[in-house]
Amino acid sequence: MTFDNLLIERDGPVAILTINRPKVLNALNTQTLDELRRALLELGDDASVRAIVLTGAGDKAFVAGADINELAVQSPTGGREMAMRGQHIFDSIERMGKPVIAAINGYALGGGCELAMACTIRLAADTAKLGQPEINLGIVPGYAGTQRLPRLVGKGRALELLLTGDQITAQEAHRIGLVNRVVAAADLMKEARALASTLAAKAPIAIRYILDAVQAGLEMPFPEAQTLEATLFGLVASTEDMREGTKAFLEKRRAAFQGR
Ligand code: CO8
Repeated sequence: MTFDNLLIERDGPVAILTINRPKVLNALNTQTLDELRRALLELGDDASVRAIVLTGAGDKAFVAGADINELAVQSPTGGREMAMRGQHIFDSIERMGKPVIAAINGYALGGGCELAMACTIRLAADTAKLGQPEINLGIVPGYAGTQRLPRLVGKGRALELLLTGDQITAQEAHRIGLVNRVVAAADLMKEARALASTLAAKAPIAIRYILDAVQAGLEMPFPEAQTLEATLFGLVASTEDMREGTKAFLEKRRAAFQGR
């Protein structure tokens, strides 16, 4: 895989995916989004990749949003297509069946905050700033910010952020539940890699089913979501990893999961 605007590094079962346009604070233009789409597809298909860390190049930004140079010349129909394409790519993060950890190393604004919200878990550097400043450009979020933000932080807080366009600190983002954890900027990648390694050692099929159950279940009526959970429980009970996990517990040793 070769890309102009992405870097991919492997660390055993963990892949580190870096959006690499630091001169424009890693803004997402069409090419970068398309590269992201291809990278996610390939990392999703690669069984040796068990967890992914997504971050931005440099120490200033995770992603400062969609590329405003492209937005400025957008046509109505083109804008709709562009929003839907981006939504589809971000959805693929939630559907890939592997944990994707956002390591938010600076500004996560607009499309950048939306990208982080599509990830499984968010770690933020104590220097990070998050927000949905689209309102200040006279536009609405287009990569599902109006949907993921209220689901993460509640309607009232989401509306305040969406309507003011204000940037908030990592600490405030943590207080309202927008990020899982705040760490010293210098430790961010170490912490993100450590969490990814921990998740990479878990049973991959169980990981996939938990992600599916939470993701799909949240959009279902509760009784149907419980049925989905029970069905996935039945499926996972057929795996070698389930036998290994329970046996290892009883034998007082660490389980070695194979993803079968
Ligand atoms: N797009 C393009 N270029 C950008 C972007 C961006 N989003 N953000 C920063 N840059 C560029 C700047 O223009 C500047 O370029 P140059 O050096 O050539 O002047 C360079 O990056 C460095 O930025 P600044 O000089 O502005 O750095 P500061 O430290 O002064 O400020 C900020 C940092 C506060 C992050 C500031 O750059 C900023 O406000 N950026 C824009 C943030 C923003 O509004 N993001 C939301 C964009 S809209 C969006 O994401 C909608 C998503 C859905 C789209 C749906 C499809 C239609």
